[in-house]
Amino acid sequence: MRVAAISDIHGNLPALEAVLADIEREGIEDVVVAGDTVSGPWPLEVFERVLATDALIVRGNADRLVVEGGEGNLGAWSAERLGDRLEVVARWPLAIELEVEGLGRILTCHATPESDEVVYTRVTPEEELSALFAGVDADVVVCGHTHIQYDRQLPSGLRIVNPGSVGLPYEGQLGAYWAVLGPDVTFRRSEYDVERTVETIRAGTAPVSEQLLELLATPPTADEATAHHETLRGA
Ligand SMILES: [Mn+2]
Repeated sequence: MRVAAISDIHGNLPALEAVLADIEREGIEDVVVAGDTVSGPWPLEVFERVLATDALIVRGNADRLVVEGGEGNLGAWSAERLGDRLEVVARWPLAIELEVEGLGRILTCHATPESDEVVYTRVTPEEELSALFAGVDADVVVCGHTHIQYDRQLPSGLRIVNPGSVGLPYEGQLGAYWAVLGPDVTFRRSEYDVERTVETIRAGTAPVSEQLLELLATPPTADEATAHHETLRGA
């Protein structure tokens, strides 16, 4: 069994559709989503598409902020678009377990099983990461939140895999990033028309900031974004 791991869609429907088309092309039937699904320009459409895959879904901080009505204009607008589906978003758990042949027991969460917002990266010191995941009983943690693909292993043997971001990757190169779980971890990048997507968002009614559109159209490199995340962490 292979499982597609996707995360941080951030309401970007064209990016999600490109990924789902590739997942189907590869004959992968199971999907796990590591959070931050519905806040963005197509919250309702992305919600419906993701639910149609029967994915296992965890809730990210941006999803939580939409539920709480606290992520500024875009969060409030997304909440309004979602209507009573917000009750479903509110029930998404912080962590989900599954088993994948070749990898073992996988715990999926947005950041950690206790927090949907703690920041760590591929260069965060091992001892700090080990402390964050001390209570985790699994072989692999699949996380999201920082929008950068990586795969690292702690001294305990616990493997931390971030499949990257579907809707707002910080990878220098444009595209929609994800990963295949089983029998090993393999990273993927699906191409879609980012420029056209930005134009469509600009022409629409979603209150997406110019700053966010800039990030989508001209993303920082993974090294730049990682360095920035480490400063957020207080490193
Ligand atoms: Mn997040």
